[in-house]
Amino acid sequence: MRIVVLAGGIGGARFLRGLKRAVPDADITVIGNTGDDIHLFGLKVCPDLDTVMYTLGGGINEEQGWGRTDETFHLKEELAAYGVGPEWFGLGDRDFATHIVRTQMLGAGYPLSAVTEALCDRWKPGVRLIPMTDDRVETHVAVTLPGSGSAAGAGERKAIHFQEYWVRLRASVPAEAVVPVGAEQAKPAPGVLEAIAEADVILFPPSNPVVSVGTILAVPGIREAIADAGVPVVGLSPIVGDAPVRGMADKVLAAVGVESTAPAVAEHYGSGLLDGWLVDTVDAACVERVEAAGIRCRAVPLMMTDVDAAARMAREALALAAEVR
Ligand code: GDP
Ligand code: FO1
Ligand code: CA
Repeated sequence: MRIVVLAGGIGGARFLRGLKRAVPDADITVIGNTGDDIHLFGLKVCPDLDTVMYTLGGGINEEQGWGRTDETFHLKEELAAYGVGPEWFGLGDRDFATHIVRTQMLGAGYPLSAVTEALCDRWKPGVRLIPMTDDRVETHVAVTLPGSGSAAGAGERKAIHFQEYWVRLRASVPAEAVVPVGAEQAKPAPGVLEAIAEADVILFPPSNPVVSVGTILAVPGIREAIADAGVPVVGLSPIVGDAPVRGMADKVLAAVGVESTAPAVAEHYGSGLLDGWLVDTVDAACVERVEAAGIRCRAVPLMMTDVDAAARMAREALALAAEVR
């Protein structure tokens, strides 16, 4: 079975670990979000690609959900001693090596998709991981900066990088708009449209619907290819009990005018894209509302407390796909 998964970071990676356990023989292609990518210290950092690669390859910091296990921060401390920041982004020593190799290869002329394949030669994630695009896309968030009237920048409306919104500001101010800068001009990376066209089933894991799956769908051609693939498309809700399990999905959903509920996210994707939607058992009352929108819906446990729980979710998603076929 050929499965295509559109993945962000933690939610996508943990689901994929379960999917691999549920269907060990499946041929899984992951289309990864690169809107979170950021250039720091002259290096290209791809948080969501790395989260998938490290999680599936056994190098992830499990508690944090991002970054490397057994990490140290000497380089960051040395840079800070020179007054070189940003200090708010936690790049560890082991993680730095990935960004150095990536940046070196990009500088030598390899596209990000080829670089990602080379990095995966080490980590062996057991899936084919392809960035959504080889072109530069950066998610920016429009905010009104907090602070008192006299503080520098206070009250000013500006667009900041998604990482600054999430990691530096901890999403503490409303997201007024979310813009995947460069997406309109971006082309799907080699292999993306082919994988979608050849898929038997397409899954949206419980990834962020705006800044992860939404950014991937913003690359021209990807949404259309999924809608036209003629195979079941099934998603799992990242919203449980009207709140994200973790992260800032509620803030970025508000920015696109969508309430932070499991059925609202299904309606946001719409029946033109989604055939099936899984909600958590605590949201069972919304199943009828989702089905009224033309999307087959089931309520099952959706908390990825361990790999077995994620595997059960993956089996439920594939069972729903078989039903809507
Ligand atoms: P990120 O890039 O690291 O933010 O990761 P993703 O975009 O892939 O996933 C983020 C989403 O995963 C958040 O909106 C969370 O609510 C969701 N999430 C995290 N853990 C769980 C879980 O155990 N169950 C469900 N249903 N959603 C989860
Ligand atoms: N997330 C944080 O909350 N704080 C950090 O300092 C941080 C550093 C970081 C470094 C490398 C990396 O691959 C991921 C990192 N993340 C960090 C996660 C990052 O914000 C991701 O973009 C998440 O996917 C959020 O969507
Ligand atoms: Ca992310």
